[in-house]
Amino acid sequence: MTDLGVMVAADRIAKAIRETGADLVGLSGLITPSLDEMAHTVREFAREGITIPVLIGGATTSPAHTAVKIAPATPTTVVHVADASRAVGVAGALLSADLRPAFLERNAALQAELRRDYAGRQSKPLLPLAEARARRRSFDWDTVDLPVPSFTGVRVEEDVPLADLLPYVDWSPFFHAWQLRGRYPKILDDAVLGEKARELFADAQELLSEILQDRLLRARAVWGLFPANSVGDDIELYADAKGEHLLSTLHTLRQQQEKSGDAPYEALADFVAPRGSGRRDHVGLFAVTAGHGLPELCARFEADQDDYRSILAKALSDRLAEAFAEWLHKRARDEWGFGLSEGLSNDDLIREKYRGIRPAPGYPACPEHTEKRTLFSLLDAPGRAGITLTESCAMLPTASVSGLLLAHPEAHYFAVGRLGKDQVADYARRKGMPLHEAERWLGPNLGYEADGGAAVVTQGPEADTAS
Ligand code: B12
Repeated sequence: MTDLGVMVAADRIAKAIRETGADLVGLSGLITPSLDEMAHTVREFAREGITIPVLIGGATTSPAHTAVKIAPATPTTVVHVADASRAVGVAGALLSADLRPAFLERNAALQAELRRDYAGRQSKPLLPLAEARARRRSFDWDTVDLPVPSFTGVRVEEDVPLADLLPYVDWSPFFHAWQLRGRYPKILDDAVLGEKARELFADAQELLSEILQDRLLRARAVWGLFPANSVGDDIELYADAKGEHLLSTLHTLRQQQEKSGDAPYEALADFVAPRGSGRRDHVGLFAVTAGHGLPELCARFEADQDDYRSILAKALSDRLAEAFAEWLHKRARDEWGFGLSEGLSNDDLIREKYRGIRPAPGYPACPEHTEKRTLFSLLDAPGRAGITLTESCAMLPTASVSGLLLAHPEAHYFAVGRLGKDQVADYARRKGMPLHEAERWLGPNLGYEADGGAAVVTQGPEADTAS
């Protein structure tokens, strides 16, 4: 097997296929921009006459997206594999003269059905943007508690001791990364998974102690709290309490999928006091990483052919990054004041039983990844925390999280879902982005077929938060 690494261009993959005489090729995608790249990659394969089967996997992919957007881009077989442990079986079937015909037939039939389902979903009604806006969640802004934080502006957290982050670690997703489904700590006593989970956890703790002791990973963050108001579906951030100097504008998206009864059509901007209310609100931004030092650590393990510990190290730095975001959110709530009296247990913190939310660009409430560019330039995340953004808005180091902090007592997560062309055009105008570009970034949310065919699909309603 040849591993070409991450963010590899289509022509390099094609070259490697020819050079190695590969029988199969696999593509993996974590965040939305990779979906587009996958369709482009298989189109390139077709153009270059590459006919080997393509396996698709990764957190952001789905059987539906594969059927609707990737498979039609090439005459060759494309198979979505939900779980890497199934890859061996799938590869076996594809390479076996006996099993292959029936496998291909089942795959084609499944994809045809998924394309029909998709067409059905796309035809479900969307509310016109103006009507969705009129039916937003409304608050009596004269009485909503809008606490004033103890500071405004940008703060840097340099080299936070990793031990401080440990109480905030949510271990359950760590086990999920090994396909051990269950909640920590119960999973350790599970009749079926317990033994494997205990073994994995012990190895993780051993490596974690080494990381802590020798400071092998470093946690750095930059964050800020800013005077703010909503203006329509946008959030304006100001340099001053009077709101005279505009620093930046964040753009949010509103639900348009028809709902029953009088359920509101949500947008994150609704949780920030409107400029017209005459009251100043505050919004936070953050970028955290626990990934500095990881490439060196992984290189050390890989030099020893120790892939297991390399994967373990990556999973630990992901957990620490998420814990860092939780730690920082607690700091922000304390600076806002209302955090000081919340008295929550670690478990309550992990279950997010506090006031306010921490939506991150790419999550279902704010699915458009380029908002990270606004965040990064306002915070100077590259200069102050060593976190950079790739062209496709992935963050480096990979174990990084960035997002918004909203303090409204009723703020909650939701999924924006499918969007009408009226909103996408309005959003593109507000962002100063060409429509086709907005359609590309919003691919999984398009409720219509874009001219360039940008609409892509995910598996249905996504989870509210990361894990
Ligand atoms: C862990 C995690 C993180 C970690 C680590 C990410 C990393 N190192 O790459 C941290 C906390 C750092 C993180 C950050 C972010 N995340 Co995140 N994260 C997740 C989470 C919870 C699990 C992903 C994961 O690693 N799973 C474990 C692995 C093993 O599973 P997997 O990738 O699905 O792969 C399995 C199969 O798909 C298959 N497979 C995978 N590839 C392939 C390839 C082939 C060929 C085959 C056959 C099979 C196969 O096998 C694997 C094992 O079975 C998912 C939600 C979820 N439950 O999936 C969100 C998720 C991927 N994150 C998401 C987002 C948006 C982000 C951020 C952009 C948020 C932000 N603004 O900060 C950042 C981006 C980070 C970056 N560097 O750019 C979104 C992506 C949505 C989207 N459409 O874009 C998700 C889906 C959450 C959500 N519900 O919205 N994240």
